[in-house]
Amino acid sequence: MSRIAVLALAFATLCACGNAAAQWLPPDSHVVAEGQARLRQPNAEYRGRRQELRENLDAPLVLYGYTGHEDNSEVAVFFQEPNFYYLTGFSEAGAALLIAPPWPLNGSQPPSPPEVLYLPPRNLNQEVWDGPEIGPDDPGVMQGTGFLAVEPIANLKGDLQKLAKAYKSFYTILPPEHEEGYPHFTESIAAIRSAVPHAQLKDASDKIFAMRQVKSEGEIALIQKAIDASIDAQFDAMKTMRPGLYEYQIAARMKEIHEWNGCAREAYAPIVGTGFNSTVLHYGSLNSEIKDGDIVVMDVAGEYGGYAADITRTVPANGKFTPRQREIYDLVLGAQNGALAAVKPGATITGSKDSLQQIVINYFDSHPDKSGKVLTKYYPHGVSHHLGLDVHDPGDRTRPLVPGMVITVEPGLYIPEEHIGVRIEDDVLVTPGGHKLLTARLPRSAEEIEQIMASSHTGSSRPVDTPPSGP
Ligand SMILES: [Mn+2]
Repeated sequence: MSRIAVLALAFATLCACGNAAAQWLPPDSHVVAEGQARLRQPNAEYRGRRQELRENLDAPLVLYGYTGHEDNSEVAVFFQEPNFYYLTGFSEAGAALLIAPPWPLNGSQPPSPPEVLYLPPRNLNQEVWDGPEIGPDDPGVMQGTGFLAVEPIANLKGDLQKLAKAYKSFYTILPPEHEEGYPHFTESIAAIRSAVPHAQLKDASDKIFAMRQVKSEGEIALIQKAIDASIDAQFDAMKTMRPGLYEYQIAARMKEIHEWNGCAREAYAPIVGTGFNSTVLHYGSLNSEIKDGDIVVMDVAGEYGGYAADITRTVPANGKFTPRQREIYDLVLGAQNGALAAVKPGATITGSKDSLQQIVINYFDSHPDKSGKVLTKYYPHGVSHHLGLDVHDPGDRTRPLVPGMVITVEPGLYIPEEHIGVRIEDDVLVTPGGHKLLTARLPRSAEEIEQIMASSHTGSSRPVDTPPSGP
């Protein structure tokens, strides 16, 4: 049953029985309360981001948060649009943000406050289901949200029309021609056009994405929390791994460790691929049995306070790499070491002859396997991406690195005909003097991985744990 149908049924029931019945209705298990899955920074941090963006605007910016109708699946929990969250720290549905540029046109008075948060009115009937929410008329709403002006969402249209008298254009985030998934930004444009049909719409995504690429100390602390939980899970997976388990069983333990350590959700769909599946880059079914002699790619990480980790380790199912698996593993490790050593301010991820991507390609080109075969063609993806509110944080990957950026370094080789895929993925903070390996606690070398696995079991002969006996 959809959430809307559940609510409609509930209200019908309430109307039939009178309000006194409300407390007797069991909360419907399919309706998930809106969660606070992200941990807010101090209000001043969001205000600082808005001020920085505002300094770069020559026209007003309007941005819509998610409405809560983007995902009607039964497991959906409301999760704010990341750019809107980045600028507001506001986690509830149906809000909008207006930022006016810093100077009035023609010396006139600015037609609006510098920034306004627009909120939908409170709906006390819905709050029975979803819990208390913040409304535009709540006492203390400005202190709570950190905005100097909070208005009912119904006022946004009129405010845009007033601004349109002073400005010919408006900024928002323009979607690509074919927007993937729920067309949030396409719908945002339609809403803006319905208010100010003659305004020119300009794309603010480059400005916002560039800011998002450089993390604050608070953001880095949350990323480190996500990484620490994910490292614990990777250690557990190495110790649990054995032939006879299924891929989803490894993922299940890792997810539990993430959540037990405070991660509200996974940073992305877990990838645990054994044998041939190790060569499928975004393998997601996780329904294969792990066989003796397989190699297993585990690209699994949690999200803490809204910030993603992204970690991959590749392990032998029985605790000992075959000579060929080890050969491929060491090539990938060598490439990763080369790329890691180059992470410093000024370096680029891609797009130049000494980029991290080119370092990896050059390494594979110049390090053939023992038979003399160059394996570069088995490296089909990029070496790095930015990491933050999104696991693939948006923005220009040719931009030179600056301190405060957090990127992955994740070369791999995937040889389907040999059922050998290897990826090693770590998360790195760019510092003024170079970089800090945020995933340093998790060993990367084949020897260390085999030692960790040997410390807990003896390969394929290890019996399945006996379940505790019940009462
Ligand atoms: Mn990654």
